[in-house]
Amino acid sequence: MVGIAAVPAQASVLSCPTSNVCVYAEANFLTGGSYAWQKTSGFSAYADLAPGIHDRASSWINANNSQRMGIGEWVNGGQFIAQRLNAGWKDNNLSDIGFNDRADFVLQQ
Ligand SMILES: [Ca+2]
Repeated sequence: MVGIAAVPAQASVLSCPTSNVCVYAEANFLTGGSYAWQKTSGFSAYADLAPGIHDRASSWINANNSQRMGIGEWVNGGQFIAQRLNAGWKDNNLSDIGFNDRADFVLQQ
């Protein structure tokens, strides 16, 4: 049997494929151990974050080639966009803008 080196869950960093938006449960693009990483096509106008990552997002990447994306949450029935990232940009810590563990969705901008 060929052994595969175990990687500590805390250290797992998943790269973001081109044309996707990726949202991570921990800062610095870490998944946080359990599966809490969501990628969604940037060409979706709107994507709800799945239960595993909903209200847990701490960092995110817009790996689209040209599409600007926003991350936000629902407030009193309206969309609050906490941050917008141009294509190819990322934010390694949503705490810096007071938006840690709050995101409900990503959408085109
Ligand atoms: Ca929220």
